[in-house]
Amino acid sequence: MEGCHNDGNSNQTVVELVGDVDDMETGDAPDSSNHDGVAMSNQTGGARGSNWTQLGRFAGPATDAAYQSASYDISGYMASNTRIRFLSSSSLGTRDYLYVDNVRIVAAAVLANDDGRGPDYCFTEGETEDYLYDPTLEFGDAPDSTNNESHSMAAYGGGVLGNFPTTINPALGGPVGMCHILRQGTTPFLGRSVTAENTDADRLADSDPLYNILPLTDQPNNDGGDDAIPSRLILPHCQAIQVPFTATVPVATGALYVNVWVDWNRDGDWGDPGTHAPDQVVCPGGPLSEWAAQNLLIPAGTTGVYHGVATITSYNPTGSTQVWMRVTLTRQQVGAADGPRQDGSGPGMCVDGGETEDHFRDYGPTAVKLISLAAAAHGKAIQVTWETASEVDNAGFNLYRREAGREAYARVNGGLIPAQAPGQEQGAYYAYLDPDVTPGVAYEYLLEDVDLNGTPTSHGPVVATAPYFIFLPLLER
Ligand SMILES: [Ca+2]
Ligand SMILES: [Ca+2]
Ligand SMILES: [Ca+2]
Ligand SMILES: [Ca+2]
Repeated sequence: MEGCHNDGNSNQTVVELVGDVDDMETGDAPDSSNHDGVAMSNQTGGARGSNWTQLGRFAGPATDAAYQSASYDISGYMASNTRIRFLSSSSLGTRDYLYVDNVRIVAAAVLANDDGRGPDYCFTEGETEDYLYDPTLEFGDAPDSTNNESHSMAAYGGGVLGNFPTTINPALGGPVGMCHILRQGTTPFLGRSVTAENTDADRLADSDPLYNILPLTDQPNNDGGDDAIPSRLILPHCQAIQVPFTATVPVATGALYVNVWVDWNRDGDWGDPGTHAPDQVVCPGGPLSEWAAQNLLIPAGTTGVYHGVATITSYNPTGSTQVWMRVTLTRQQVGAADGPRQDGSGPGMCVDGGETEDHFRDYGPTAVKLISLAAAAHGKAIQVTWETASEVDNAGFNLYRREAGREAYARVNGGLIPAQAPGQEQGAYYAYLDPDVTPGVAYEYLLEDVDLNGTPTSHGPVVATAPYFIFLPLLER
């Protein structure tokens, strides 16, 4: 939108509306720096006639700090030639300024497409005349090969592409991602933090500040606000697990819903029904859905930090240590008010409030089965030894040391101590000599295995005391 500087006559800025529009909102605007009126009106009628309807008037206080916001239901004015104009009062002074910012036209109705996904649009209008950088949208950050760069992204190793619904550009032909509108101080979100994006998951700078996905360098998972679920979960095969989650509700609001998707068959999407090979996701109890937890309720009126638990049946026939998960918080139930989108995709528009978190972590069993870990004096040094029974997905080890009873551990080795049996169901024996010890001092050692995802797992500690050496004088006769 334009910023209007009044020259003594009334100014206007017009927004063209094309398509199906149900609701119009302005964010932190308009603000008039004087007590003059600003009219927002819309025009319908043939040939863009003079048939304007005033939706509201604003009278801003004489301070630039007091922005105003307003929301209007304009569904009654839907027409192919509907326009919205912002009209300043002719009584604005010659030194008064008017800024209109963060205007959103939101379509509330979802029309079915062939695939049942609904129309694919989600847009913001305006935002240029505010001098603050102010992104207010929220997206997922799972790899999406239908991105604005037309660049394939990997979901896992072995050439499995990511086809998760993350970006929202309908022209790309892929599934449309979740998109949330954030409102400072009132938006409920997952975990303890949420970060804002701008325009799309792979477009324009975020507040993080990395784009959520960087297709050209194949870097997904850049959203800094993904903090709703534990950093590590064990995912067994065909067993129920409990996934604790948190959400923050700054001010009391209506019912909220948490949904969880897991790419059980590790094929780069969350849409598998679990009935057809090769997309089979079947346990003895029957087929599973990748829509793993459905519409968990956070009751209306909840405020503060909410703690919930999602009980889901885990599927992991190969003992994979990699999986992509999506967790969403929305005001609407998935599959009801928003239409069918059971694969984690968005309803085709940006929804008010909530958050989408995409998590890629090592959820498998620890990469290393450790048989023994010991530390003992060895000459002038201390030798730490350990033996493994298997090292599936193990990259290597780090060794940490501290003087017994002291606070902080420090790493002993330089580079990672490489795995001797990487990716194999067999073990190896290791010995690490630590010569940099003070005689008589007891040291505690922690061993850390690091898997191929970079996930560390600690073992120990074990303790050894550096030996004293007694030098006997050699007498010459
Ligand atoms: Ca996000
Ligand atoms: Ca979060
Ligand atoms: Ca974010
Ligand atoms: Ca899948």
